[in-house]
Amino acid sequence: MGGSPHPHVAVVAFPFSSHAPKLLAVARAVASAAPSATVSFVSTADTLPRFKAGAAPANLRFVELASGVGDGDLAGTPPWRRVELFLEAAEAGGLKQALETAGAGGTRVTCVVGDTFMSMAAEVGVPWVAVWTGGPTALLAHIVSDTLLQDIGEHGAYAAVAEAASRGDELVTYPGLGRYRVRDLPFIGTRHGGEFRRIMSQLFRRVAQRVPRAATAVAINAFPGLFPPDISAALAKALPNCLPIGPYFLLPGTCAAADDSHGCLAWLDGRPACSVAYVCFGTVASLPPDELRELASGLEATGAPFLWSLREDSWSLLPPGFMDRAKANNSGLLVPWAPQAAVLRHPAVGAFVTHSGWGAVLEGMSGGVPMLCRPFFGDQAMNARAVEHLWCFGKAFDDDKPFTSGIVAEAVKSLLDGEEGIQMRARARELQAKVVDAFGPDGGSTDNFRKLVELLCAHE
Ligand code: U2F
Repeated sequence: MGGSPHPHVAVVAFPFSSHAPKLLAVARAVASAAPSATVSFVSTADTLPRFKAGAAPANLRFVELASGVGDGDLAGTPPWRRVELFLEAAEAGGLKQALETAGAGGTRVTCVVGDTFMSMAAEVGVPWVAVWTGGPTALLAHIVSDTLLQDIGEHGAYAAVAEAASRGDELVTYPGLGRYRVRDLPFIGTRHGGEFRRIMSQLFRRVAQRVPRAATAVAINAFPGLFPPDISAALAKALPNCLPIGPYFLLPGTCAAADDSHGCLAWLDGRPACSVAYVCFGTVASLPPDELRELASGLEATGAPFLWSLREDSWSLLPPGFMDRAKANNSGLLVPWAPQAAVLRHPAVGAFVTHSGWGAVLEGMSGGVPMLCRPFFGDQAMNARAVEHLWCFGKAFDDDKPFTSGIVAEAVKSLLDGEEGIQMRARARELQAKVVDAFGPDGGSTDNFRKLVELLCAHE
């Protein structure tokens, strides 16, 4: 990579689940804030077309990164293997190669802003700003995972973990983790076993080794003041130059028009305020078929209108006649995709049933909507715990207590109509106001984002 007259920031995506759109939001915001810099968004060929759609800042370019899967094999390769092949290729020089491609023609890459999952960016020879898209306290847990697992006894005493988990033990001796239980940790339990578990453990091991040692800064999807002081202090201590710049989807310059091809917003228009339950479990998690049917029956039993974003491959699992009945009395809308952030800002939405992915938590909070969290894997249990116990704007179910129709109906009704719902909505709205403040002219995220752009532009 030759000499460069001006900053060239490569924003490197992890091209699975919803990680890449979150990185694209950061790339667009950096490109808008630093018009004299070149910003290259680096992702795999199969993902780039959808990111190129719509107007983009003139200085934002798109660069291909090898998928690691041989030509034509993509569709036939199981998801876990695609992740594995992709990471192997990126570790083995694929990322370096993409950065060279980005720099061909004289503008060498001066800095990498990369998804933290792409921690091989630490080895490419230019400063690396890691972008963490998940719940920030899960990153803290990954960084101390070796000590944690030894202490709670995974090695040779797995029963101790299960016991601690079932007692609900809190992690009081770990800075920043004291309000979470052993069972909330991202690497505890069997809920995502098999090949994915193996691949993700390797990935997080590398993250834990590289981030503290090699990252120039770590951008987190949070705003200053979101976490209590002990957690903020622990994040600041564990992460080099920790910059809360989020929620990423609200960064200036990010706003692409929401895809509302299924008419969700029009369907919500005209419904009474806070009357609708919105249901979505993100881009990866799926309820087991039994629980899916229980959830559907529970929603029906509340009698409240619902909007449900559910991947189409699960529609056939719904109870017989479920959608016909909802259509007949116009009480429910089932879609394969909803413009979630806009849906959650719609005044008609009064409750959010979610997997508590970190994007969902921030969007629920930014919309001022109380949440029912049903975590599945990764950071989701920690996120759910924080929603219920740190911020008190929702309820969390433990992932080993399956949904039943009765539980769902009672919980949704209490959020939409009950005293508890009123209190949680008030808390959600306080948080919503904090999010707005964070992006004001003197707001914490505005300030940190300015620092980030200065840092990126300082490297030539
Ligand atoms: C993984 O999370 P997910 O991709 O499942 O979930 P979120 O972090 O909640 O992000 C999902 C995004 O997809 C959008 C939604 C979120 O921004 O607005 N979306 C939508 O607009 N419409 C839909 O119908 C469905 C989704 C992981 F599973 C989590 O545990 C992590 O916290 C997360 C970190 O990036 O990645």
